[in-house]
Amino acid sequence: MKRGKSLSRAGRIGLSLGTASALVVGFSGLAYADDTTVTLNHGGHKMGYMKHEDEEPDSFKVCDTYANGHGVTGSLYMWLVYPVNKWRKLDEVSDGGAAGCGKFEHDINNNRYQLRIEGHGGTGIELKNFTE
Ligand SMILES: [Ca+2]
Ligand SMILES: [Ca+2]
Repeated sequence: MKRGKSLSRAGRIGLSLGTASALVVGFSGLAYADDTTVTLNHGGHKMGYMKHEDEEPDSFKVCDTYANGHGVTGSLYMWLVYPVNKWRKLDEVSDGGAAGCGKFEHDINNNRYQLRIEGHGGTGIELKNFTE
């Protein structure tokens, strides 16, 4: 009986610790959940999208979502103030009809960035700016 009591007290402590750490994880998850997606529509179809997944390291996924014989290319740009004051391409990846999506990793910092997705064969281009 005595033994049973002490076990249940240990169980309670374990439970409250678990709840506290779950809360902390929940809050930090909210604070850093900052994914950005840019979608390319053309001729009434969703041609593809590019998504920034805010994790360590940052990763970028480019997916062709429409079977039209043309792929898509997604690229990541950073605003470069000095010495040119313009967008500079950091990386890019293409995706076509094959299974899966294109993906690259590129760690980004406190700066202005832009996602660009362009449809091959003149099927449009779409941009989205974001700040990390
Ligand atoms: Ca396509
Ligand atoms: Ca694909």
